[in-house]
Amino acid sequence: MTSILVLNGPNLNLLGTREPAVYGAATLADVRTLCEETGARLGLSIDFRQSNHEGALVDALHEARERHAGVVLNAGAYTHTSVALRDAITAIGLPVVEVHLSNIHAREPFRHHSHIAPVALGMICGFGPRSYALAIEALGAHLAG
Ligand code: CA2
Repeated sequence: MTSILVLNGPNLNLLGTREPAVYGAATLADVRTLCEETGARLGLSIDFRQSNHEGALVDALHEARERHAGVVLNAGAYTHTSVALRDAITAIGLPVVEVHLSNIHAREPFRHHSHIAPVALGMICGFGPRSYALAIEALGAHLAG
């Protein structure tokens, strides 16, 4: 079965506990369930992970090269700062779909720039947890050719 890594960055473990006006009421466990249900519907295996550490996210991307056909990545705030994550995406050569719960372009100017977007297959933002389901569908369709 085709396997997809869904990788989450810093502070996303707090989802559903703070800032519900921005990020909604769903917890990261709820997002995981939605991703697994979406994967099951499409015949895709989902490996769902989160880390608050930039290096651990780089390591997870490197490991994905051996284990997964593609990646759905919510790099959190590292989206706007991390050349290391961008370089890791380029290095592994897997298709990566960038995803965000919020519409980063409708928020503070410092969130408008993404280091990930230029090396991503595409980007989906602004639909809450549904952004993840849409990203898995898009990546699945891309992998199916
Ligand atoms: O909208 C997204 O998915 C973001 O990647 C979320 C990041 C933010 O830095 C990006 O600009 C956009 C922040 C994730 C932090 O999530 C929290 C959840 C609950 C309480 C506090 C933070």
